[in-house]
Amino acid sequence: EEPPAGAAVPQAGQDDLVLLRRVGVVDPSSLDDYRAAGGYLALRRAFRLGPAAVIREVLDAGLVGRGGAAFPTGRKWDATARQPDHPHYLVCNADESEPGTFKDRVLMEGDPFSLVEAMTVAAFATGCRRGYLYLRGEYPRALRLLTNAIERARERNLLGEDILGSGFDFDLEIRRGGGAYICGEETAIFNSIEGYRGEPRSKPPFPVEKGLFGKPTVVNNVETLVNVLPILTGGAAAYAAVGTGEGGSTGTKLFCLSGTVRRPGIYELPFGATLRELLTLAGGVPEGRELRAILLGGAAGSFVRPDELDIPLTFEGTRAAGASLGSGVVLVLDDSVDLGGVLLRIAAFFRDESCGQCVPCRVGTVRQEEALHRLTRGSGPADVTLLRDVGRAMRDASICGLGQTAWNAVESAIDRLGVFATGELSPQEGSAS
Ligand code: L3W
Ligand code: SF4
Repeated sequence: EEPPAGAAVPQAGQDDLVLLRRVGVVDPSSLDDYRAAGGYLALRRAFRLGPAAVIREVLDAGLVGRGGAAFPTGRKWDATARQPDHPHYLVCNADESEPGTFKDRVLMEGDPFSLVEAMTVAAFATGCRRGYLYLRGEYPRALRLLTNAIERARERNLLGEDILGSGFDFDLEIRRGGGAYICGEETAIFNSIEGYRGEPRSKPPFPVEKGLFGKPTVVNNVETLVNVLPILTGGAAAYAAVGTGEGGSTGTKLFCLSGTVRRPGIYELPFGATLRELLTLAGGVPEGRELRAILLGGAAGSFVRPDELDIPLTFEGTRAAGASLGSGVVLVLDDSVDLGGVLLRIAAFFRDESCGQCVPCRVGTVRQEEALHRLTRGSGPADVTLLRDVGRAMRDASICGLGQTAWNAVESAIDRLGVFATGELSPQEGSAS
């Protein structure tokens, strides 16, 4: 028996939740339940406002992308809406594959109609008549519930032609990924949908100009899209009043707590809460253990130390601390965890998932893993120097985010946690070499 989605949300049922408010509360297969809990009010408001005013609301709300890159959503929508070339396409990036990330899964399994409604709003604002929901292949429960949600919405004229008498036509289909991490990269998704190998394209041109089938395309992450609903129902000002507003940190954020933490799961907090507050909510590390490190932002993110728990969870705050919020991964590691093993696992992951299209990443991820193997067996400073050289080449010369970030976690483990530091080699000396 599959556990209900609410089981992954320790805060389920709490009054102040925004994105998770229906998860674990409504029946995710029932359109009636969804409507009774405020569903489809946002789309009705969008139809009353018109496309340009919807984009204005999203811009004023300060919403930025929740997939890891924090690009302003309203700017992306506005740029697409203005493109003279037609048709325009909408793609929802639901290929959630960043290690430690499972927020989109919880949203899709616990509140699938919200994604269908949010995609309809996005399509209306940006002039798309067709949408693709690119779903991670390993999410069978989400597939079943989203397929049902799309069918129920079609039956009630919430998808299809002349939606609710608005004159707006829109339909969407689900495409399943085949298990490749790289197919979460937006242009690799286009190739995958078009029937080619899932390899990233060079940018620019950005998707807003030339995306799926070479046409203007909006690509948004699941969590990003779902944020559009409270923006429309409550208004941009009320939305932007939550969070810190710095660098796009308005509203709330979903955090994925995993590792050696007492109450793992998805937590929703306003931007600006600290890592300490989040960890406390999740019950901290198990009795008798000490916190060793937190991997923030996933395999492409960075490690932070126990004395850095006052970092505010905002895009600005984490950046100022030399870290990144990424997609909201908070992987907790206590003192029983073998850090060398964690680093090897991350390196193996990138080596495995590199699409092989460009040399710095294809070769660099292999060299990185080899050097880490030697270091965990006790080799010396020369391998740390080699890691830095390889890491710099990957960051500077890779085509896409995978190669550009494949060294982040290892670098932070060396520089912030001091792994591999010996008597002769302090991390600072290594960075100067
Ligand atoms: C129009 C411009 N659009 C940028 C768009 C661009 C994209 C978005 C962000 O990587 C990151 C990566 C991973 N006009 C534009 C423009 N855009 N300039 O804005 O673009 P970009 O290139 O900064 O990032 P990206 O290639 O989309 C995403 C990080 O996310 N990451 C990813 C984790 C994986 C998941 C998951 O499994 N759910 O999120 C984790 O940290 O490292 O830095 O749409 O087209 N001038
Ligand atoms: Fe492929 Fe890596 Fe190059 Fe990205 S950086 S295109 S994953 S080889």
